[in-house]
Amino acid sequence: MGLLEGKKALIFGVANEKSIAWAIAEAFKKEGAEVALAYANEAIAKRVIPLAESIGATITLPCDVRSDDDIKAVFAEIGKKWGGLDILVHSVAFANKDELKGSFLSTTREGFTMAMDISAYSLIALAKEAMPLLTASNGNVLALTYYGAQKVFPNYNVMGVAKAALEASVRYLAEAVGQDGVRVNAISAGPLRTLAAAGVGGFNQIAGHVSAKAPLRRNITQEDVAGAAVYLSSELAKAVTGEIHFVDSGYNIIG
Ligand code: N5H
Repeated sequence: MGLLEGKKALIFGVANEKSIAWAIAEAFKKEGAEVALAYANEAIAKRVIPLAESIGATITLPCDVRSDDDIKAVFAEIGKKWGGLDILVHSVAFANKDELKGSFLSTTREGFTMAMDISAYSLIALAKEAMPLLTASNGNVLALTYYGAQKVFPNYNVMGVAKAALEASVRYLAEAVGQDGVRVNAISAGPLRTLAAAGVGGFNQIAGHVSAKAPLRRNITQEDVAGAAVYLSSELAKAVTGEIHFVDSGYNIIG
């Protein structure tokens, strides 16, 4: 028996086979869950739909998380097809490339608003629409974050502020939905070479520092994150909520 046998999981944020969300989808499937994927746009659909088919995920839905209408349509469809939902995964973030270099002082109002909307507010918007489906099964919500929410890293800039808002939202949401039996947590993953990380400066230096200084003296893999995602989404974690759980080779404990 898998740890997620019979559970239904909706995952936002698969962009390609290197996505953290994809490793989570594969691990969930392996543990017996049924998986649906929501994708951001048609360019991404071309990669996501074949991936979904490869794990027998029959539900793939378009969703621009900036659109309340898109979000409503996704959960209406999930309600119709599944009648409930056990797991919601939020692995979505965006900031304009210009904001991810140079001085944080150059952050623009538009860039700040966009990063906050897509990377932080969207968790609240998704959770709100998912709640009627999640409550029936004591479901759980899982978000992805990065240590740049808590400490300053070069180039992370406005994304650090957006992740700080996301982490605080995890705590406030956990309080808001706990009385309905729903849990909300986040995984703070170490640096991973995903499509989101491609083309932004400073990644190699940070990854090099982690492999030199982290207690485990190595970088993490997508599968390391997926393992923690399985645990947090399973009955094993039924008393765990409002947590930011580091999967980072222990890097965050080093001063
Ligand atoms: C300190 C670092 C290195 C600097 C990296 C910053 C990464 C920020 C993440 C955001 C999500 C990247 C982003 O929005 C890039 C876009 O401007 C352009 N890319 C895209 O549009 C692609 C095609 C799509 C798939 O991307 C998105 N986001 O939709 C942090 C690293 C050590 C760790 C890291 C990489 C953290 C993280 O939050 O991802």
